[in-house]
Amino acid sequence: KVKAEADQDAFDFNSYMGAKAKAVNAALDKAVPMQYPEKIHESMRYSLLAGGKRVRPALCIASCELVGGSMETAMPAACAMEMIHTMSLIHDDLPAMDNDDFRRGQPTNHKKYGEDVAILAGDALLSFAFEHIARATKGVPADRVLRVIADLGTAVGGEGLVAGQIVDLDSEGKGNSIGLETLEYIHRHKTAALLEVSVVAGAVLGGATEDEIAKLRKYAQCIGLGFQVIDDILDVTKTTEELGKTAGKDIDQAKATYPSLVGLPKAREIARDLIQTAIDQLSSFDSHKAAPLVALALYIENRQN
Ligand code: GRG
Repeated sequence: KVKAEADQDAFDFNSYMGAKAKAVNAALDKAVPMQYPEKIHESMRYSLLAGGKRVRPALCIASCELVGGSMETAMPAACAMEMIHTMSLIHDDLPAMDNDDFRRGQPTNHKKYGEDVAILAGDALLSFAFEHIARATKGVPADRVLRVIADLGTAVGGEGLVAGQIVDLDSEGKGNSIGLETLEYIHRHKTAALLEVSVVAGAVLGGATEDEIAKLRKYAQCIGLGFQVIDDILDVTKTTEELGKTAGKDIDQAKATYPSLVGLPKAREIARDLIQTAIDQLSSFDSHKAAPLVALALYIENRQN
């Protein structure tokens, strides 16, 4: 316990994330080069290289390193997670979905290239993600690579991200009547599923045991749901602060959120418990090697925007 705390205190989260983001950005730039037909590659690169915190790739790499694998082993899968995350944002921003004009500090893909190109850029990123894992992963037994590809398919398809998005679309305008169970379903699928497969893929590629994989899976599920609960809390506290009101007073009842369903104090308690459960999953690993994943969980808990 004392060693664990010392290891955590000594860990510099910002330089760790900075270093991983830099390596991931270089790998993405190389994986998706500018080439003919320029129009589609320019549009893919526009969203893919537009910044973003690179949380999913960092999780994939950290998990691989935790179980004894290397960054190089995890890199193609790490890049694939970011390609799929990016394509989900491109499609989510389309007029037929959320209809957003800005993303990652710049005009959304369809605003810049048109809806037709944005749809195709998403499609191309989605399929290339799978191809990239299959072709670029080196030095790993084929059965592990196959397992990662299959898991990723589950995480993004009709029982994964797409499931979360359709239930979310369906619940629009229904407010609190959707209930906590449906809200949790949406978050587990829209957000937690991709975080989960990022962590599990890194572990599988790094040669983790089934017991290690199970713990890391639980860790990722908890930070994934925790991420969304905190997002809901920040939504309330931010808007009320902007309006100069006491935080938590005016909760938007048109949209179901954790604060609107259970109240702000209970929502905060749920978030804290999720992050604690996530960190508990790491207690049997070497605390020095687990420091990045612990820090990521704490970062999710303490972020202010
Ligand atoms: C996946 C085939 C397929 C289709 C897409 C549109 C859609 C189906 C799903 C929507 C998924 C979505 C928008 C989920 C929300 C994800 C989320 C938590 C985004 C914010 O992630 P951050 O904070 O963002 O990691 P950055 O920009 O830092 O990467």
